Amino acid sequence: MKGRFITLEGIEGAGKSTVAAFIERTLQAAAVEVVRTREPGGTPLAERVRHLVLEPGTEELSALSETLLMFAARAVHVANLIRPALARGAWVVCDRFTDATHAYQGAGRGVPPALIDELAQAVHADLRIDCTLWLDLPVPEGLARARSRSAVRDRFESETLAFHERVRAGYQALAAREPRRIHRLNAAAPLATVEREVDAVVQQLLRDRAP
Ligand code: Z5A
Repeated sequence: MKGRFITLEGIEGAGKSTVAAFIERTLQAAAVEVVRTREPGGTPLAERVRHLVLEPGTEELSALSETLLMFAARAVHVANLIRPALARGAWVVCDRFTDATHAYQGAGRGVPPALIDELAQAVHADLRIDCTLWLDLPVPEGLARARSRSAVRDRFESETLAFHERVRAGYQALAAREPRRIHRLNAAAPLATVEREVDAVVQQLLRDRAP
């Protein structure tokens, strides 16, 4: 894989989409090919799975079913978009990836981490994430930001405060386990401050790139 793989993580409303767009502009200014994508989704088929998993349906969706759907979408996304982009040297900026499954389905819903690790092995064992930016902020602030944008709530936005607190704690545990890959940013800071910190990380990645 010649390109670089950057992922963005955090609770809802943390500013991931905003930061993804900023990274895209920064990399384009450095003449790097960028593929900005998201999970669940990123390809036409994976976007259809996203719709299934986010829509507030009438039928119960177990934590296991939800986990399997996330990985079904991810397997398509990795095979059809991420791997080809990295192979041709593009930088992939992905709004959420497997850390989100650990945080939401693992910490949030109680799915065993070993099962998530096993599925991750099957789907993307050889894929290395170069850098993860974890946009961290208190749950009430994130939810207020997200809810101020739209009155319609998906299955995750309808979850309790306690659920989102478990998700945030899940991200904290992941960052403690992999401090070299996962950079915590204070997402409660003004956007200009967040973008300055993101820029420093991206400039370092650009300097580290092979000549
Ligand atoms: N999910 C899962 O369960 N398991 C998995 O494996 C994966 C996903 C991959 C997908 O939602 C859902 O799928 C997600 C977890 C689950 N659900 N939740 N929660 P998504 O990723 O599409 O949606 P989201 O996480 O809810 O994203 P979001 O609400 O679109 O938030 P965001 O992208 O992090 O934030 P934003 O849109 O960039 O910013 C939100 C608002 O805040 C916006 O008005 C900005 O202008 C503003 N903003 C951004 N930064 C700042 C700062 N620094 N200060 C002030 N205001 C700011």
